[in-house]
Amino acid sequence: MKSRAAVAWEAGKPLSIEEVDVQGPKAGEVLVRIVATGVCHTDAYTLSGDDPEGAFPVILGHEGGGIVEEVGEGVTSLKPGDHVIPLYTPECGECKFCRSGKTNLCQKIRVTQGKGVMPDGTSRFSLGGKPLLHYMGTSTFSEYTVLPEISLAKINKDAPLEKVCLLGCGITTGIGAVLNTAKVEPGSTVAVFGMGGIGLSVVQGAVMAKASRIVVVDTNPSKFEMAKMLGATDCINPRDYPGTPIQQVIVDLTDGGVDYSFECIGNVDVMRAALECCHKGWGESIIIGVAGAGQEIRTRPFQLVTGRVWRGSAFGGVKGRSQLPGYVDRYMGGEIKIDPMITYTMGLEDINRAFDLMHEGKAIRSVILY
Ligand code: NAD
Ligand code: AHE
Ligand code: ZN
Ligand code: ZN
Repeated sequence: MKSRAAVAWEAGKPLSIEEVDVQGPKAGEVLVRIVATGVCHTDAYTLSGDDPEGAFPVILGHEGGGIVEEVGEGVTSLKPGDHVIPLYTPECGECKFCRSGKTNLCQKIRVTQGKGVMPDGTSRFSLGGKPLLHYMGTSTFSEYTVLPEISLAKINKDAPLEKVCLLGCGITTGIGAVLNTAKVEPGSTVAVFGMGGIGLSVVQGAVMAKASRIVVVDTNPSKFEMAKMLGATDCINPRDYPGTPIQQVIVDLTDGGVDYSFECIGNVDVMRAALECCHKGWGESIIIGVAGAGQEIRTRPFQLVTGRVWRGSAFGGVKGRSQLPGYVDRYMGGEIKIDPMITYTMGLEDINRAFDLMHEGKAIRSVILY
């Protein structure tokens, strides 16, 4: 079939709207009509050429909501008409990682997913007979996309897909990092670096966890109004403290450092600051931001010897098939806020504007409506 899609032909170039060919689902696969998709910084990161796994031409997008159109042979858990959120972190339930009970990082199809192909090693997308790659197993910048059954969470049909699509990455990642990865306790102090869709969702998670103080850091002060609205107690622009490392500013502000910090930018220098603003003896820092190829983190080992802990979180530690439907229900029940995070909605033809607005710091999230 034909599908409208935004194709990334090469790194660093705008996406190009094309009518691509989409092959039907093979065994264990599902064809989904994407109704809406968010644009996450990770899409921009891969498009920039900084992603060591980035390969082109590719159909990006991983923050979608859609409706099952057709299922392949052997698919039993989904049927046409089901509402779904694509999962870049699948849940097979049977691999070593799924069975461990210690991680959400299912590895059943990770190798082929990272190469931009379906589990059988081929692509369902092509244009003029030439294959186009899948991205993160989701490719939500195509109106029709094919995914493995294990990469789809079935959700409540009453949930508006143009809102809950953001649970496909940003909002779940931020809230989950607080509740599942850090396991922030009531009364804790928290610092959050970067007030994009991820950092603001960490703020939301910290409020849910009943943190007593939520210090947020961003070099763009226009982000602070939304942060305060969501529950931030202190807003810091590092540019207001020339000559003083930002970790020192936070340590001074919080009587020796915070209990938990979260890096939501992808900047390895900020990752260091986020670790070093943690309290001696017990402070934990969670890396969420994705850093470019060749980048490495640094600190004095003494920081760890004296009790600080460095950790990381992918998709907020959430197991997509079994736990994401509960996040949708918590949105429907008013516990999780999504609507204020949607700064712009636009058609697929304007998707490059969504990237521009992100880079200009003017959008928390832009949602593309097909
Ligand atoms: P975004 O671009 O919307 O937000 C980033 C924010 O960081 C902006 O507000 C920007 O002003 C601020 N910032 C940039 N440099 C700064 C600095 N030096 N000091 C302070 N603030 C600074 O991005 P996003 O969509 O919220 O994504 C954030 C990061 O999280 C990205 O690296 C993305 O790839 C990553 N991410 C990771 C996961 C995961 O599962 N680990 C999931 C989603 C996104
Ligand atoms: N491809 C990059 C890594 C990118 C990365 O870390 N992705 C996160 C999700 S970001 C969503 O916006 C993730 O889930 N990582 C776990 C995984 O298995 O990819 C690289 O450095 O190669
Ligand atoms: Zn993302
Ligand atoms: Zn698995």
